[in-house]
Amino acid sequence: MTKNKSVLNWVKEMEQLTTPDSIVWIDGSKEQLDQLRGQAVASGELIKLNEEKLPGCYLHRTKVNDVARVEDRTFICSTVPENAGPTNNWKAPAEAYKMLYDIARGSYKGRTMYVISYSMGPIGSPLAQIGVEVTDSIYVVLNMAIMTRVSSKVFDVLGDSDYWVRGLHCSCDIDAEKRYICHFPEDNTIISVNSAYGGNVLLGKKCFALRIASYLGQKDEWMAEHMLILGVEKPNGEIKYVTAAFPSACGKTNLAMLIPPEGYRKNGYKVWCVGDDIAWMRKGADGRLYAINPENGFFGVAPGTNAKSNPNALASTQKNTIFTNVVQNLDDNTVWWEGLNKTPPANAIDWKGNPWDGTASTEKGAHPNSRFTAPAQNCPCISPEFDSTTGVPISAIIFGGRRAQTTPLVYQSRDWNNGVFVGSIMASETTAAATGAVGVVRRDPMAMLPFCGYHMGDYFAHWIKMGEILGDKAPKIFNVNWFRLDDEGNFLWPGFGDNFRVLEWIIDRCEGTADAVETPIGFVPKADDINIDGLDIDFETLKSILTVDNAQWVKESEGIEEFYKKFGDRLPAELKSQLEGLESRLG
Ligand code: GTP
Ligand code: SPV
Ligand code: MN
Repeated sequence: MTKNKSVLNWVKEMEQLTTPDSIVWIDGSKEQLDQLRGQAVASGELIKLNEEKLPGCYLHRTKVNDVARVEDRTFICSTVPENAGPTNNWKAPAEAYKMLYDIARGSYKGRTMYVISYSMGPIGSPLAQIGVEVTDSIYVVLNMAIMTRVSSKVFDVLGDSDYWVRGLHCSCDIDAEKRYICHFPEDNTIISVNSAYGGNVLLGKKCFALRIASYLGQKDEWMAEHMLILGVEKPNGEIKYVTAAFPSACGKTNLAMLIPPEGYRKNGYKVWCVGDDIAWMRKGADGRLYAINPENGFFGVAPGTNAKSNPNALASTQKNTIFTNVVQNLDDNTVWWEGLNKTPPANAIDWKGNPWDGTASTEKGAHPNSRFTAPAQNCPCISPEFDSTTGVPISAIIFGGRRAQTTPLVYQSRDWNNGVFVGSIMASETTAAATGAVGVVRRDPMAMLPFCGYHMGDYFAHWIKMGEILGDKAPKIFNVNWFRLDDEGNFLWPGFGDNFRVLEWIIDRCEGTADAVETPIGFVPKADDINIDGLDIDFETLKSILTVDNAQWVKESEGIEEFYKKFGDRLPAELKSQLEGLESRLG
């Protein structure tokens, strides 16, 4: 497949380490993938679903101990420990390599080594990057073939360069005690052992496109962010693009594929999805910030996805999709998950592989972090710019998280540096996307806490520098919160498609056509300026979720001060003065 010496040497080295029985180079062809699907069905690794109802679709169950990212077992292995920063786990590179090689040694015995060459981003785009992952898992190969651009053409672009990201994945025994997801930013290398769950093993995704890429971007004036990218088409045909960073399982896929409320649709508004999880952004020829989605598919949360909440995501999963840890309906060999509809199958198998009766069982049938892997091209609203090699120009950057209180529905930052501050103080309730407690509020700056490949203080400084580079062409920065609760624990804002009403205000603010009220934290809409026509929400409720409560924000600023202490002298002075500014405005 390639004559590239650095690739051949590294693959040889990995072969000698893992000692597979055979090696298969993945070219991404349909014939080859069909053959692997057949093999995985024969071994039970995949279950073929109803070909009429779900053509080309498969179900996979992971081991019960291997269902989400493992943040406590994820390491940044920089030479200098401080360069991993206070928010990452660190291991010395030499020690980590030794430990990982000891685990990997001989682990492919009796198995096949698959060599996957892939591009993150359209092949040949100046914003794209190349990776090679070796794995002993067909599930990983088939997922990578959906999530990335897997092709031998990648090697034509690479030529004889040694600038590519090495990824070694070894399934081993899926032993949770020996599970490690390690990153060597200085070597462009990732090693993942003893897991077979998405974010831990699809090495192009979080490991490369965020942890390694954030490090590369800092050195070369670009940004790798945990962000969706969408375009809002207005009745006059003009399209404005925005990105949004929400923590895992906090609504990126839903917002990225949103269908505007009926009144807007009638008037000619439409949303185009460019990406649902990751954005790579760089200054373009005209001085604006341009974004590409480095991925080629969606690894989306299944529970809660339905014909009302996210019809476009559901439609995306109707063919050539791999479902992981959902319910198998035995009556018609299809899939089900909590929140798909109100009629769970009575004759089914749950995510653990046990018989399950949705009408009688009190146990969940699908794991809360069960996922679908669907080709981006399946999405009915996929942007015509999806394969653009230059990317799309970004007008606004939106931060957001799950906050039952404190954070209003939407506010605009005062300027770029204030926006960096707003991103840096993001907090959100934890979700099932990572192992550990769910529903605990934690700081998750820019939704990058688990994904920043270097010192987060330096990451903040990089954001500030990007603002200087972009100058007055920098996107405007906003913050949203769809998750405000009433005293009974009900959501106060309808969310989903109705979030378009907030997007409208954001875009109008970018164009200077919407009004706002200044508060200590930034600019909040006048309640009149959020269109609630056709919504079952009263004006007083809307007002309440737009209110900035000083007492709550004084408490919040104390929490921020505490959080900022972590970064010591690597916290940019600009952010320190932003906090002081907030405190003085709060009085
Ligand atoms: P990752 O793929 O983990 O990075 O997550 P994501 O940010 O793409 O999250 P996703 O869109 O899949 O949303 C996950 C959960 O948030 C689901 O349970 C949704 O039902 C819920 N959710 C999304 N948008 C809204 C909203 O506007 N309001 C409410 N109440 N819930 C929402
Ligand atoms: C997330 O957890 O933010 C995801 C899923 O998008 S994973 O690929 O597992 O990281
Ligand atoms: Mn994500």
